[in-house]
Amino acid sequence: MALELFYSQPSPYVRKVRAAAIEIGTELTLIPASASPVARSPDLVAANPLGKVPCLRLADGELLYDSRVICRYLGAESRLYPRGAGEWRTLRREALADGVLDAALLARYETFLRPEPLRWQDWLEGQLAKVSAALDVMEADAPNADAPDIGDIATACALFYLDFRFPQLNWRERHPALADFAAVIEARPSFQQTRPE
Ligand SMILES: N[C@@H](CCC(=O)N[C@@H](CS)C(=O)NCC(=O)O)C(=O)O
Repeated sequence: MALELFYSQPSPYVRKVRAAAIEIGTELTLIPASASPVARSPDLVAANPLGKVPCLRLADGELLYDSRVICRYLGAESRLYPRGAGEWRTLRREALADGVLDAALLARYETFLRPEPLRWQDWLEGQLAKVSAALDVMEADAPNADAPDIGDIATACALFYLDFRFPQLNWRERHPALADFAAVIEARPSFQQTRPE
């Protein structure tokens, strides 16, 4: 039985898992799922009580979440997870990029899901401040688009999510190294085949 991935097409965390799988030549069977904190899908909740995608069902029925666990499961023995000196740096960069996604997604929910009278501007600005500070660290982090590890893949997913949902942030303007990195990694099949629609 194949590896089955509960997924939603625009999810940047799902993109991270799919891009990682393509990078290492692992095939995933995609199972469409509807993920929303205010309209929980019973099918998805049965697989992941958090009601979030991505969630991976293994051949023996075991369920794995979240994207960090799934990527590690798929790629633990591959180039995605370097051993030795670079190991902790890679994992720290993955955590930073996932943190950008967490903040950006909360900002998205605040503006897109939350009814207008309940919105909280300071909180929204606090999330976007996290994104901004993290981008400055990513810029200095020398990402590698030619042989990407999981830190590079997560970084690219975070940057392309900002393009998709927050184009007004115009992150390329102040982050030329990230802009160069994004231009190169975007051409790889792993990113060409997982573009959000
Ligand atoms: N930490 C999780 C985050 C996953 C996540 O938040 N996914 C979003 C879609 S982009 C989701 O399922 N949201 C539904 C919800 O929050 O209930 C991961 O890395 O997989």
